[in-house]
Order: sequence, then C-alpha cells, then structure tokens
Amino acid sequence: MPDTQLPATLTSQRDGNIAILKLSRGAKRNALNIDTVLGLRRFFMDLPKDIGAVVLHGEGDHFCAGLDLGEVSGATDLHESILHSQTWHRAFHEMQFGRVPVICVLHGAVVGGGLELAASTHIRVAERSAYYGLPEGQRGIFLGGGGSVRIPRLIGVPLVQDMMLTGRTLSAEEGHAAGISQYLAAEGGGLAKGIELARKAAGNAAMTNFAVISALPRIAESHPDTGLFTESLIAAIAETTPEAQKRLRDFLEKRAAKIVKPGE
Ligand code: 1HE
Repeated sequence: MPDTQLPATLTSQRDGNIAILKLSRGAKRNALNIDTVLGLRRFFMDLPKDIGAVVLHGEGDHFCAGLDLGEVSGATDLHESILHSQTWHRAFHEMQFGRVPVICVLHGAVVGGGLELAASTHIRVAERSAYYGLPEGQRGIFLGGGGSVRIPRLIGVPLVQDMMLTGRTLSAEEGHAAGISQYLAAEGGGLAKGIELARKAAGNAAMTNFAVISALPRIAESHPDTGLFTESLIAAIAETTPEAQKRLRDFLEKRAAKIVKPGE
C-alpha cells in the first residue's frame, strides 16, 4: 500500500486483498493528533477497490492513548473546538460506514478517543493486555469522537457513566463481557486473529458486506415498521445480484461449503 498520502503516524501494508493499518506513534502511545485523524479519513476514502477488509492495530505497548491532549490544552475558541470534534466524526464515519469491514486489534490502553476509534470499527479483537478507560472525566473534557453515540450502543449508558464519573477502567475480560470486543486473543495473537477474520469477511459478496455495514445498524435503530420495510428492500437488492445468484447455485449444486459447528 502506498503510504505517500499518510502522515508518519500511520503505516499501511497490503496482505493480498487485506489492508493492515497501524497507528505508528508509539512514543506518544499512539495518541491521536489531528494529522492522524485526517490521515485515517483519507486512508478509508482512498482505499483501493480490490481491498476487501482492513485490520487496524497499534504499535508499541498500547493501542491508543486517545486524543493528543496537547492539541486541546489552551483551547478557548468555542467554534474551533466544535469543528475539531466534527473532524473526528467525519473520519470515524468514513470508517464505520465505508466500503469494507474493519477489524480492530486491541492491546494495552484503549482509552478515550482510542475507545471511540475502536467503537467505529466493526469487529474488535482484544488481547489479554487490553484495558478500557474514559478519562475525559478526570481531564475535565468530554467525548468528542462520536463516543457518546457509539460506546453506549456497545456497553450501555450506565457503564459509560460509571467509567466517566469514577474513572473506572475495564480489563480485557470485563470489556469483553460488557460487549466491547467480539473476540479475546492471547497476548501477541491478536493481529493473526484479526487477519484471519478479515480474510473471512473479505470473502463475502461485496453487496452483503455493504448491507451489513451500512444498512443493518440503521435498520436496528429504526422504528420496527420502517426497519422491516427497509430490510425487505435490502434483501431484494442483495439476492438479485449475479454474485448472490452464483453463490446460491453453488450451494444447491454442492459446490459451496456447509455451515460448520463451533469448534469443528
Ligand atoms: C500523550 C498522551 C495523550 C501519552 N496526549 N500525549 N487520554 C488520556 O488521558 C490518557 C493519557 N495517557 C496515559 O494515561 C498514559 O500515557 C498511558 C496509560 C496511555 C500509557 O502510560 P505509559 O507510562 O506507557 O506512557 P507515558 O509515559 O504516560 O507517555 C509516554 C509519552 O506519551 C509521554 O510523552 P513524553 O514526551 O513525556 O515522552 C506522554 O505525555 C505522551 N502521551 N498519552 C498527549 N493522550 C475526541 S475527544 C477524546 C477525548 C480523549 O481521548 S480524553 C483521553 C485522553
């Protein structure tokens, strides 16, 4: 993957039809400055068409220490601060509602804006060292990267309030039980697991992945009647594509894999 468009705080590489994107500012615990946030947006906007999934991870001992606090220290311009938050919103929107599934590999600190970033991806794999915090309360600030919309949808408002009001941090296991991660991995095993999952997701029909990424969350938030109507439209769009028709024939003519039981 060409890195010419990326800031030095992000590096990417290609592994077949998977892109692996790394937060590469380990000296600052991958704290997100505005160049990195803009770089994330550009990366997802400019993703080559043959990339089918992205794995996001972080260098060093921590996934991400959140917002680069140096950038807001001294902030007094209300309008600029609103626009700063909205820059994060646009970047994370590009990721959440982009063309491909994003699998995030978490380890060490996943805090503040780092958790907001992780919450904008579709599948989270947590290594045992991962821990979660929302230190905005201690710093006198608030979520600004979409976290107040996305994190409660993963773990509920009461737990977010607890984390923000008391500084409570969650271990990898607690975060997993609460709904942050879909997978737990051994230390150092997260990236391989993330790549394995990305390959599976990239093997789906593009239209199905589009529906899962862009339609499903919106349907789930709709009034049930609107949701059911929208679902019928998306189902019809998906099943009438040549790709779906080929896959259905493959199954009926015994060329496609069967569903496997867990553990097999
Ligand atoms: C930083 C940041 C940062 C580290 N902004 N520079 N996030 C936080 O409140 C988390 C703040 N960070 C920490 O609590 C710790 O750094 C960690 C637990 C993540 C890691 O600890 P450690 O001992 O491995 O590293 P360190 O010595 O604290 O940090 C190494 C360097 O990174 C150091 O700089 P140096 O020049 O002295 O080497 C730190 O100052 C720097 N650093 N984290 C700036 N966050 C869109 S709104 C989102 C709102 C938020 O994200 S609030 C949460 C902010």
